[in-house]
Amino acid sequence: MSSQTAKKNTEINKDIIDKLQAMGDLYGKTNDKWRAYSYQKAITTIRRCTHRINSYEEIIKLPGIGESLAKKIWEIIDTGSFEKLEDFQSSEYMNVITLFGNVWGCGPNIAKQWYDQGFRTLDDLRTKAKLSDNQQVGLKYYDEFLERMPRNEVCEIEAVVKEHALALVPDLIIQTCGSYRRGKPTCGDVDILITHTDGISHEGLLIPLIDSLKKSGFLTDDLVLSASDKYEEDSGSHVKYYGVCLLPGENRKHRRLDIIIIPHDEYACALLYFTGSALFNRSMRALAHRYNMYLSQHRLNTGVIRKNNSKINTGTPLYTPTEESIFKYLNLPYRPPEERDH
Ligand code: DCP
Ligand code: MG
Ligand code: MN
Repeated sequence: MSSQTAKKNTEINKDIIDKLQAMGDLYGKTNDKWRAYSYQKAITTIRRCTHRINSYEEIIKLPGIGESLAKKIWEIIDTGSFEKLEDFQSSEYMNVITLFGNVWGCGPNIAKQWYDQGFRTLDDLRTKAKLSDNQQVGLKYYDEFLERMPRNEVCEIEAVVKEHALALVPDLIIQTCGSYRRGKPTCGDVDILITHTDGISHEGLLIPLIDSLKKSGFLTDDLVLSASDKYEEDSGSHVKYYGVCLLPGENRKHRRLDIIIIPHDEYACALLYFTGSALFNRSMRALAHRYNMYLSQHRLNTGVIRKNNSKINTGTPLYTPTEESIFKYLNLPYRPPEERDH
């Protein structure tokens, strides 16, 4: 998780990392979580190398890289190609799984099921598959959702949300997170976090906000509306909306919009979570785990007691007024959003 050096090292072994990433992504798409994870771990290790890797002996000594993966890495270095990846990339199965996996709302298992049912094209899905509401929306905007938008368009979308939200409740804190906050040149969607310093005024805001945005024609489709995050044991009053928006004017594209509304005492943890990246979040959570803490999108708890990986004591929440404070509890030097890709 080092920052400055990580940037340079990524360049030195970039060809290796890119190929491993491509392979890991493909394993992720087939839901081969174990392999996807070992590739991700190998990438992290290689990113830490301060020089060009140039022997098999050196690779096999790297922590967490076993013989089979080491051989593949050596193949990349020695021959400049990676046969298994090329086979994978050209296989019908992988291409169909990738095609289906890009439907919003379709995970690896559904993609596999569709493949097993004999579907091969998006048209097959449209005409023959049993689609959930989300998958229908995902299919309708298949091409549009695959396209990333420039930063200035994120600003335009943010401005619309701000206008409607502030008309309902003045003085809200409205912060665009995700890849936008990490400074990426293009964004896959717009991730907006909303809260209020008084700790109360954010309550009950989501539904009127969605209504207002719908009346103006800005929101075109809904994906997820949830008053509490069921997947978190300590959900609090988190509310979220995932949907589709369209800016007014000619030649506009449908864009994905995610809004999360949170109580102010959860602001820093939510900001950290929603800024990501997902990979970075995973390492932060793993680090917290090592300190017997628990980091979620709501809070950072200390004194957590775990047995066989399940919590028998959930611990007590720490005071986290800023992102900096979270880094500090985890004994990490602060990293600005631009340095949180990994
Ligand atoms: N997030 C996470 N784990 C996930 C999904 C998301 O921790 N499985 C967090 C980190 C992400 C943030 O939520 O940065 C926003 O999710 P997005 O899917 O919008 O991802 P990004 O904004 O980072 O990238 P993109 O430009 O593709 O939207
Ligand atoms: Mg995003
Ligand atoms: Mn998002």
